[in-house]
Amino acid sequence: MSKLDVLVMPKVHPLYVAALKAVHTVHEYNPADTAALVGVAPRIVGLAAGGESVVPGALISQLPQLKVLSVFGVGYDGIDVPTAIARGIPVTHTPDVLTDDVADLAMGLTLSVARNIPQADQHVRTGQWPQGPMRLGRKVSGSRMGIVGLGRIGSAIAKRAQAFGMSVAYTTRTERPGSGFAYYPTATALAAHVDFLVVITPGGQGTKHLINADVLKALGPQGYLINVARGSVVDEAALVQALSDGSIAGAGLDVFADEPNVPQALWGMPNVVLTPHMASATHQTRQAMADLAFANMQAGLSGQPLLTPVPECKAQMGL
Ligand code: A2R
Repeated sequence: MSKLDVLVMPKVHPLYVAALKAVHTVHEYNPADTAALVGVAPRIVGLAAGGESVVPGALISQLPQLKVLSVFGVGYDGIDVPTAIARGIPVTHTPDVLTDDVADLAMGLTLSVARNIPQADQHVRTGQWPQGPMRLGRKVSGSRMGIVGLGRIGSAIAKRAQAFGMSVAYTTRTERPGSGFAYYPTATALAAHVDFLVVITPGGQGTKHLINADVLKALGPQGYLINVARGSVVDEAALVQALSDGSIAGAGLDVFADEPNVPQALWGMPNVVLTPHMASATHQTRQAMADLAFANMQAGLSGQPLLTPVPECKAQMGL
């Protein structure tokens, strides 16, 4: 394939950008200087984005020769997929390759918040151990896990929870009778029956504030919330309130409503573990994501079958 012009959104992972730069002419999109795009826009055939990128329809419409939009990440809620489909432009993402890492971090956050692992580390490092023991934690093995979203990652979390002797229940819009797990039709009903509520749905309008004050109230003062999905899925103000007044026991959070800005109210809370949206951040998985995003880009540019188009494109474009 000859060298082509590819537009890269801000903050796209360097491994993906490096692969593109090795074979294409890469233009970095600057939302603060859209005039810079005018000259190159007619030549752009590929658009590279990250899982947190915002790609509005207006940008897609500015690129008359665009053939493919390849996202580095499984979530693509910031991409205007309907506009891309209307233009006949397929959107791809990177499912499966990050499933294990995200499920691992969900369990890591569960153990961390229940067993006070970050606080215990500080207890030792700051010389507090000789002064007395840590407060007791909450037993994880044998407890009840509820999973909001039993897809690829949710199922991988369920498998890990089972290995910890936990019972597993879930909610989805469509029941999965073959899963063998107890189904609840709403997040509120699920929350009332579990100790740990793990959120792992896609983001976007369909799930915005799915976890609201009512769900947190149902989870109750002994319950923990773990979010490895998107910040938008949880009503963050309601969560901060529930954590402050003891309506829930604690939370393990990898994602936030306005990243990288985490509400300061959470910083000092002892019953919260915070990580910087790093569920898929291992060398191995980020490389696999870069390889898949690049392969999708190359396939789209050369008219070959795409490896992993997003579900809407599969359904509506027959991919
Ligand atoms: O609702 P269903 O039957 O389509 O099941 C999907 C579920 N889900 C929901 N569950 C409850 N209420 C909703 N409004 C809702 N919308 C979707 O989320 C399905 O069980 C699950 C998504 O699974 P997958 O499509 O296999 O995605 P994967 O690879 O597990 O990743 C989930 C998300 C990504 O979109 C990123 O935002 C994040 O994890 O890293």
